[in-house]
Amino acid sequence: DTTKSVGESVDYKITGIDPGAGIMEATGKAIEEYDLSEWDLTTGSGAAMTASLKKAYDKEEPIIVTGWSPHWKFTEYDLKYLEDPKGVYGGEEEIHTIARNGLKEDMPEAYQILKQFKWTQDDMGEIMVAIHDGEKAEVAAQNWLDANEEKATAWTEGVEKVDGDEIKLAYVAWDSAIASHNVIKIVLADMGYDVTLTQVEAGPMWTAVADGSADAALAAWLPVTHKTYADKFEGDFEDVGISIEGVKIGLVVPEYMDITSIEDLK
Ligand code: PBE
Repeated sequence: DTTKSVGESVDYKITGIDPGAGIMEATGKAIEEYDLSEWDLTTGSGAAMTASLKKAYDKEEPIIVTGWSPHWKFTEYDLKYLEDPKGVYGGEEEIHTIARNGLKEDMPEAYQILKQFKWTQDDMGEIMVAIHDGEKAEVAAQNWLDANEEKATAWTEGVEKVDGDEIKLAYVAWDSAIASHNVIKIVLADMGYDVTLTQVEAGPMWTAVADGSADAALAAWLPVTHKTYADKFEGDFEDVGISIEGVKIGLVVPEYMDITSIEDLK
């Protein structure tokens, strides 16, 4: 219905994900900065967001979601980011690995692997697509490692094997984090670690690393997405390094929608 405004066509609703995600905070800011006070940001989960997206997309209905890349949704559907002239969502983001203070001294081998853990958006994307196509996360991760042995070799280069030392990783059920944590779990296990992955929300992920109840997490998005968490826990965690560069967050819509910018929501 072309007589409706974009807002009316989606009931002034932006489909969000879990409340602790950085993209939710950023979207709250976008609503303020672009003067979208009549708009609501709904909370849910990554899975609920992609379910809503599929439902709308299949019927060619309008929908606006909080989105990020890498993500399989861009492989599955024709989507676009809305331009963000005010830069609320930042520009190129990076995925950082964070560790508890003292990990370097206590588990130098694991620390070294985490430090050497670097891959590309395409690498991560391959695992995400495989999982989305129905593969179990651990199987998709193992298949990817089998096909990309040189990556794991680089991540473990110069590292001695250990004998069953326990290591705990905290992650959030974002498709991107499911992919990375399942890969590193196998790599660490192959190096002799007894690895526990614990699924938590974003706030608890940062808290767990800061209070030492988790040894590390691979899903810290910076400089913008998790800035609030990074500032809050400054000094209580170590930024081990960047695993993927050039990632992105923002508002995402199907290509068939006739808008290009967040300003068009006004
Ligand atoms: N994400 C995926 C997260 C970081 C990774 C963009 C949904 C967030 O917004 O916090």
